[in-house]
Amino acid sequence: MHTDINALFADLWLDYIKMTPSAAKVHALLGHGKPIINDHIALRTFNIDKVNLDVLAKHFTSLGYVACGDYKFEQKKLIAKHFEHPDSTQPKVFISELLVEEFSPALQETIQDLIAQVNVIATTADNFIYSGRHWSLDAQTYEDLLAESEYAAWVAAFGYRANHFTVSINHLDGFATLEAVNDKLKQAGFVLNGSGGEIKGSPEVLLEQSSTMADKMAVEFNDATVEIPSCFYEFALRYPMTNGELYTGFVAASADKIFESTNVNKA
Ligand code: OOG
Ligand code: NI
Repeated sequence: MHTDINALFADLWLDYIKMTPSAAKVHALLGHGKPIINDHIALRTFNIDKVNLDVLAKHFTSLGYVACGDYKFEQKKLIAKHFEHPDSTQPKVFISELLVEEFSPALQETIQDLIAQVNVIATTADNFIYSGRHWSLDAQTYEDLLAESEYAAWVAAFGYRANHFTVSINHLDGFATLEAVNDKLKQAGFVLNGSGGEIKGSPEVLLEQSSTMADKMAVEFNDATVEIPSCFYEFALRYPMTNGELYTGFVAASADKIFESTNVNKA
């Protein structure tokens, strides 16, 4: 496990921008060359003991992160938790896991086969949460997973890495609203995730979010190389609670739609 939070996020970021070439363009467009503060990152996994949410979370709790919220996504058959660091300038971490036993026997068998290929020692190594795929995979198996769960197919194809980084609009100069950010992105040709509307959430729930649709990248499977959605960029604007402090949680109804930023056929 890493012993330095900044080094960990630097490594996560380097992997992320390899998967998400448009991230650099988004930075240039919104940051005007200034540093950008990340609201949070997100990671995905399966609820199999060797690699479950807790295994990923240890890489953060060992650095002082604390579990703060639980979320359930009935339709997508997922659960998630978010983690915060006592130093509120550190990004929050949103980790989800797929409830594998709720899917078909075929999907369960496929996922068990993939996870059987993971060396348990690798799961506590410094680099585990940006180490990518630990198994071999056929293009047809990817397609079969996709038919049942976009999430399962994404984790199978990409493994362990930040699925998105999130720009904190509260810390960004020059944009008063999320709408203004979205307009700027669309003018520059980015495609936003329109599922449930471009802006998910509202001032009433203390959080507004939007995201790009994931970049497409050529992924090598055993038998073929296929262009599939990789990672995306999210934008979050938080509102103050009655005590004056910014809300730090997530909103399940919004998160449900953000997951769809890696879907194959939606724009
Ligand atoms: C996580 C989706 C939820 C948020 O900010 O609500 C999320 C994912 O796509 O893995 O990131
Ligand atoms: Ni997010």
